[in-house]
Amino acid sequence: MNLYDLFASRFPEDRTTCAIETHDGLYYTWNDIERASAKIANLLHNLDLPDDARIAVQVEKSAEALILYLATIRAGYVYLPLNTAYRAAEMAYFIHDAEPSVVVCSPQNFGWVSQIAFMSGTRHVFTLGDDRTGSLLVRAALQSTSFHTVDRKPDDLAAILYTSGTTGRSKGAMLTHRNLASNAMVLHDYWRWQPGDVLLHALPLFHVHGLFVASHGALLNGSKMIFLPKFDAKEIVRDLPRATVFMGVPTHYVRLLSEPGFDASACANVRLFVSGSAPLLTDTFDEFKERTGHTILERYGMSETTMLVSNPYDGERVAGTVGLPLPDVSVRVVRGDGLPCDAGEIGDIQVKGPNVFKGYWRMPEKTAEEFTPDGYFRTGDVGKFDEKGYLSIVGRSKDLIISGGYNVYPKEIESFIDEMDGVVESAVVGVPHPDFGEAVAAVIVKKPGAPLSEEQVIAQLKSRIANFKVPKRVMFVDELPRNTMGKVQKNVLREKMQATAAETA
Ligand code: MCA
Ligand code: AMP
Repeated sequence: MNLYDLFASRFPEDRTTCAIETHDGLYYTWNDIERASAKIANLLHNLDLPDDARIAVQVEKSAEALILYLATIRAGYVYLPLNTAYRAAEMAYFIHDAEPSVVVCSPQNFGWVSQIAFMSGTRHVFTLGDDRTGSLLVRAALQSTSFHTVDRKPDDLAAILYTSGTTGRSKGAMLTHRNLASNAMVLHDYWRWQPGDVLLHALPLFHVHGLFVASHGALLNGSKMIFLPKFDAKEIVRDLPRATVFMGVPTHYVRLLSEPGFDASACANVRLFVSGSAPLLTDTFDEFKERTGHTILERYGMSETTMLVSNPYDGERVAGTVGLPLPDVSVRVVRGDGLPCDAGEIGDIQVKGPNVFKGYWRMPEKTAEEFTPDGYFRTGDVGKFDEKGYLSIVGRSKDLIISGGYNVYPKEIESFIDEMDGVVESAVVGVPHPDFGEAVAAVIVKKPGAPLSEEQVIAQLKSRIANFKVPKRVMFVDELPRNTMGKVQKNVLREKMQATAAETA
C-alpha cells in the first residue's frame, strides 16, 4: 500500500489531459506528473538512502514542488515540508532534529541551508527554484521516466510535519500512509468531489491545508488544479470563473470580500468554498453568503490528525461551528475528570481514528502524554457539541496564536525576546487583527534605562525568525501582571494591548 498508488489509480483514463495549470501558463498533464515524479523517485532511490530517509524540503510553491512530494512518497521515503519563511535558527533546529538524508532548498538559499544541512550530517543537498531551475531537476533529467512505486505498509511514515510546541520545542508529527489515505478518501466522499471539478489552489504547499487537504482532493479525483504561487485576491477573482472548488484560510475570505469585483458572478461556476486552519468569523460567513450566495463550508483539523470535523456538504452548514465528526473519526468533548460533556457543555476536544498520527518524532514521552489511556489524542482545543452534534471550538488550552492561518507559539517568541540586550522578561499574546484574525503582540519589561525601542525589537526578531511570528505591536511595561500562583495573566495583557490599540487608532 503506497499513498501514491491510491492517487494513480484515480488519475483520469486520458492521461494527456491537464493535471496542473500554472499562473504563468504552463500545463502539466497526468503523464507529466507520472513521468516527472518517476524521474525524481529514481534519483532519490539511486542515492542508496535508508528505508526511512527523511527528505526535507524548503522551496517556493511550484508544480515541481508538488511533484517532488509525490516522488518522495513513491520512493517510500518520508516527506518533511518546511515553511519558506523559516530563517537559519528555525531551519537548524528542524534539520538537526529530523536528520534528513536529503535537503532540497531554493537556489538563493543554498549557501546557508547547505551549511546547516552538511553540519548536521545530511549528505545530499539539492536546489529547486520556482522557475524549473536548480540541481534537483538537472540530476533528475538523467533518470528514467518509469519507476515501480515502492510498496509500503499502512503504518509506515509518509510525512513529518513540525508543529510548534507549548514548551518552545517544535515536535514532528509523524503521519503514515494510512493516515493520509484514509483522510483523503473520507474528504473526497464527504465533500462530493465529482467529475469536472477544478481546484483553484492558492495555499502554500508546506502545511496540511495546501499540501494534503487541497492537493489530495484534486489528485484523488483526477481533477485539474489551477496553481497560484500565493494568495492574491485579484488573481483569485480572475481565475475563479474557471474553478469549481476553492479552499482557504479565513484571511483569504476576508481579503476576497474587500476586493472590488468579487461578487456572485465571479463565483458562478464554484460549487464549494472550504475554510479552515483558523476560526471563521460569523460576520465573514454571513457577508460571504450575502455577497456571493455561497455558504462557506468550515472544517477543523490539525497537523497531528489532518481533518477530523467538517460541516456537511448537503446538510446545514452552521456559522461559528466546525461541523460534525467525519465518518470513521471519533470525536469527544470531555470534562477535567475525563467524563464526556453533555451537549452545550464546554470541555477538552479529543479524537481517535485512522487519521490520527503515529506520534511525535523521537518524543515517545511527549506522545504518551498527549494520548488518553483509551487511545484518544488530546487536541489542546476546547469546545462543545450542540444538540444536533455540531462542534464549536471556543478556545484552546494550549497557548497558541493563529495568525492568518499560521500557528505561533508565544513561548518560542518570548525566548527570542528574552535573549535581547536590555530585556528583563516578556510575554507574547494574540490580539484581534482585521486581516490576520489574530496578530502577535509582545509586552516587554526593560532593564532600567535600556534604550530598546519597538522598532529595534521588531528589526532584531525579523532577522532571526519567520516574518509571520514577528510581533506586529510591542508594548513596554514596568512589570507583568501575575496571579497569586505567579503565572503571567495573559488575558489582562490582551485587554491592555487592545485598549492601547483602540486609543491610538
Ligand atoms: C504574512 N505575514 C504575516 C502572515 N503572512 N503576518 C502574520 N500572519 C501571517 N499569516 C507578514 C508578511 O511577512 C509581511 O510582513 C506582512 O505580514 C504583510 O504581508 P502580506 O503580503 O500581506 O502577506 P501575504 O504574503 O499576502 O500572506 C498572507 C496570507 C498567508 C496569504 C494570509 O499568510 C497565507 O497564505 N496564509 C495561509 C497559511 C496556511 O496555509 N495555513 C494552513 C496551515 P512585513 O511587511 O513585515 O514584511 S495547516 C493547518 O493549520 C491545519 C492543519 C488546518 O486545519 O488546515
Ligand atoms: P496546526 O498546528 O497547524 O496543525 O494547527 C491546528 C490548530 O488549528 C487546531 O488545533 C486548531 O486550534 C486550529 N484550527 C484548525 N481549523 C480550525 C477552525 N476551523 N476553527 C478554529 N480553529 C481551527
